[in-house]
Amino acid sequence: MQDSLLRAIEREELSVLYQPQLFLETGHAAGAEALVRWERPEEGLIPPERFIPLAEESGAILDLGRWVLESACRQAALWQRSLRGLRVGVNVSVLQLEHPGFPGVLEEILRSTGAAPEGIVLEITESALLEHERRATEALWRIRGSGVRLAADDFGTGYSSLSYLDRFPVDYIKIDRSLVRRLETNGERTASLLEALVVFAHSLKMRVVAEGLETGVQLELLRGMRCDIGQGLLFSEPLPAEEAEAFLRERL
Ligand code: G
Ligand code: G
Ligand code: MN
Ligand code: NA
Repeated sequence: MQDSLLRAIEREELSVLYQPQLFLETGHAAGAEALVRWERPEEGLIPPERFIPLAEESGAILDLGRWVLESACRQAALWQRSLRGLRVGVNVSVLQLEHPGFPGVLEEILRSTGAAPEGIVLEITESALLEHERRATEALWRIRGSGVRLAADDFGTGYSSLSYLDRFPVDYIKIDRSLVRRLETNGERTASLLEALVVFAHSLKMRVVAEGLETGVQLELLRGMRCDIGQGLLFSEPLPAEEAEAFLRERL
């Protein structure tokens, strides 16, 4: 699979879907997260959970990640003209972030696509970041300095630490869907935890995004605790760009 992963880009087997995000208070469009898909002629759709780890092992993640970033920035540049103020989130592997060339690659992509840096949010998985702290931190500060926004992805899994939020220049916290689910099953305890997290995040001028939002009960609880943004099947599954655009345009 490693070999074909490297050729997937030239064979045009990769595509990017966009999952809409809405402001919880108003229901207005906030943005979308770019999610890569790999469709192989023989096997059909291979989920990113399967091929991203392989790409990280082989180093193909650098080319793959660059391709996704460029696709998402090209799309973001279009939407910045037609759908003002929307932000596009792009998942970035910590291996990309650690690569000394990454900030330069990002700046070059922003230039060539014409995407405004303020409209791009790089999503970085929190636990990965903690493992690679020293080199990644330098890159993050440089990237943040260029105006690109940063999100701590999958927050609440692994070994989340609040001090992480103090050390990294993060603009968004994305609450992992396992925590969102526990809001209903674990009740008050999880609710208190998230409520405190939102207060803490807001005091540091960060916004909180809830992932994997599936039910109206979850929505009402999160809205009540002033969580800013939601993303999940309750609103929309990940969609091809044109469909995501139509969804967001109706909610501007
Ligand atoms: O798309 P979803 O459905 O199945 O994604 C599964 C996981 O794969 C998510 O945790 C997401 O962060 C990750 N993922 C999706 N697209 C990308 C990508 O372009 N780059 C990286 N590094 N991870 C991605
Ligand atoms: O987390 P990654 O960046 O972790 O994230 C997005 C992944 O979650 C994508 O694979 C997407 O297809 C999936 N996803 C999106 N909405 C929902 C949802 O409401 N519930 C669940 N279980 N998964 C979702
Ligand atoms: Mn993500
Ligand atoms: Na996530």
